[in-house]
Amino acid sequence: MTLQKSDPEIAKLIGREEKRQREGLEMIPSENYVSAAVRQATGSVLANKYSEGYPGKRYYQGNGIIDAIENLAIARFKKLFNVAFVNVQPYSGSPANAAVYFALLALGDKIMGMALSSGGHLTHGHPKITFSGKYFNSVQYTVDENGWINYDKLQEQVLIEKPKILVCGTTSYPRVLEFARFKKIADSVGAILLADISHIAGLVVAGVHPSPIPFADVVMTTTHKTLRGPRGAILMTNNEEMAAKIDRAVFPGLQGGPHENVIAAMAVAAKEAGTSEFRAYAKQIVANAKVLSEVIIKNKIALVSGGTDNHLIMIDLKNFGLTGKDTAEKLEEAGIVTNKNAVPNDPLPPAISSGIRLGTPAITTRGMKEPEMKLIGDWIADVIFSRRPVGAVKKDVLDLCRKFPI
Ligand code: DSN
Repeated sequence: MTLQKSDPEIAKLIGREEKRQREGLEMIPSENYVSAAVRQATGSVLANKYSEGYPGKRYYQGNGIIDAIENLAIARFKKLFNVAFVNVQPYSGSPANAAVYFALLALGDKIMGMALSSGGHLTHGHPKITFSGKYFNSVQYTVDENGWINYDKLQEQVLIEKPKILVCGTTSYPRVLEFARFKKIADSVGAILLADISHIAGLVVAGVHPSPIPFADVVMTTTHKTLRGPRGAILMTNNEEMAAKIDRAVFPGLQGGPHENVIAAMAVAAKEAGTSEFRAYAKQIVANAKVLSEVIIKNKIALVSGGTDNHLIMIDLKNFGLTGKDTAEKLEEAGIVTNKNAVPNDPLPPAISSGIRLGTPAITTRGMKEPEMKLIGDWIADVIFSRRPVGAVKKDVLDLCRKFPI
């Protein structure tokens, strides 16, 4: 029976969400449109199966085909990232980072990650309200007053703090991460280096951002952002001993049955990401973000760090007395979907914030290129400065979206 017949309420809501995704500019930099093949695998009969354990070592019968699927996913990611060990079972990025800490640290050990307000992530040791800040001794580093990581300052702080693990990874940092420098800094105190490349993984496999694999002890990425796969995460390392500890931390340490439907969809995404089409796509994401940032700057709107090297842009609204919350809501009314985000030295709490985070992965999947970025950059300024009625911008957005169907 179709969903439409068996549950019209949910079918209708899904239909409305599909329409929203078609008719608006999805510019949250961690979102994307997956292929029909990825969606088909995610919604497949594999969702019916329990397969606790790992290929060849399961706790349930009937897993021969599941083993073949999980092995294929592992093999594809090994090749894609050029890495020796891959665990494809983490449900998402947060449990994947948790598994790394539980595998390699003792409770109370020192974690050092980038502060959320500087562009880090909650699981990188955000104090008080997250497991990473509550059950571990967390210290945080920040970006400088211009929004850049200052590697010399980081080195000084690391020498004082001597963390057990140094996390390099970001959710709202628009610049290249220098993994070789991070490794040198981690090595200076014998710290483990964890690279969380969730945002930039698609750029890494396409060669438009340096890879952390030669440097980091462990690399984590979610699979649903620039990598354009299903919602999940993988853990990678070249260290055999760490790989064994990570496997045990993921299962049975932290998780139960893996989501093999998602793992199959990850395998599909890994195959797609190995193609020349994907490499061209990733290159275009960065080219689009660059043009978009230039147009926004031309409209006299400040960007954190003054621009971008990757897929995302951070608008700093502090000079205009506008909040991220109000601006994101107004942009959404115009069909431009972004998110409010703290900026460095933000005087406002995160739920209000003074920044807008936006990016190009999803609109690039639709086929938009530099000419469209020029339009969108001006429309964003129109909304921020109330230069045109929101309804007029929304009409332009809709016309553009219709020219680039999903
Ligand atoms: N929530 C993700 C993001 O939007 O960047 C990070 O986990």
